[in-house]
Amino acid sequence: MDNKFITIEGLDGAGKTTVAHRMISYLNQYGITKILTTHEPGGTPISDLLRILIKYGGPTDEPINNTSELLMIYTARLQLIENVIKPALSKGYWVIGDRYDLSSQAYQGAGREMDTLLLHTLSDKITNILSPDLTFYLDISPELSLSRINNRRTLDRIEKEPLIFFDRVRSCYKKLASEKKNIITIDATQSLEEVSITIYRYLNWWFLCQQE
Ligand code: T5A
Repeated sequence: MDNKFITIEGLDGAGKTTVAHRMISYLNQYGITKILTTHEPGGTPISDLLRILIKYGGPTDEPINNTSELLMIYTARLQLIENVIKPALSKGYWVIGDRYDLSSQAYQGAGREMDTLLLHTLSDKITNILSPDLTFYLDISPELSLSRINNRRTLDRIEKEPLIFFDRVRSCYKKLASEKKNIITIDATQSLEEVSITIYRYLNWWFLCQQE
């Protein structure tokens, strides 16, 4: 089977990073060992610098304009695509992306309620360069998201947004997932074992379809 680009999306604490690691062992069972994982924003030296700005702001309390945030996110993504993801795919690696373009549509588009013209222009440009073969959207409520991340660390500037922000983010994810066939919604309120089994079953089925 040709190598693929699979992405995992969802609110903070939905379990994306955990699922990405488990997915590596599923793929190994199919003899797939050339696998790269990415986690956005970040993943190249420049993207990692932008990640710090996006998550924590600069050294002073200078406010970050919403459009500036969007442009930083897309700059980080473009660096990652051109310098890491595309080269890996061309060498036959499977790539598992922990967040990708849907995050910007959900967080910046819906969460920040940004004007969609710039967002869609940037999103179309990125999708034209590289579109995921398959996306898992891990669905949890903002309340559960907050309780999972609160257990682990202090909140960053995006995670400090009010619950209504994350309600909009979640609604957008759900809407996009209902519109596109290659976005699979997973109930991520289930136990980690149940989430893993659901994804494993779906991947099995998807692999069978790819071989047909
Ligand atoms: N952002 C990002 C944008 O605004 N726009 C964009 O375009 C992009 C790309 C990134 C921030 O940037 C924003 C969104 C984010 O706010 P981050 O720190 O990288 O910040 O945040 P996340 O990508 O959300 O990563 P997290 O680590 O916070 O969440 P994950 O990866 O979804 O969750 P994970 O796997 O680390 O699990 C969290 C905890 O929950 C437990 C895990 O064991 C862990 O302790 N857990 C479960 N517990 C019970 N049942 C389950 N099913 C569980 N699944 C996980």
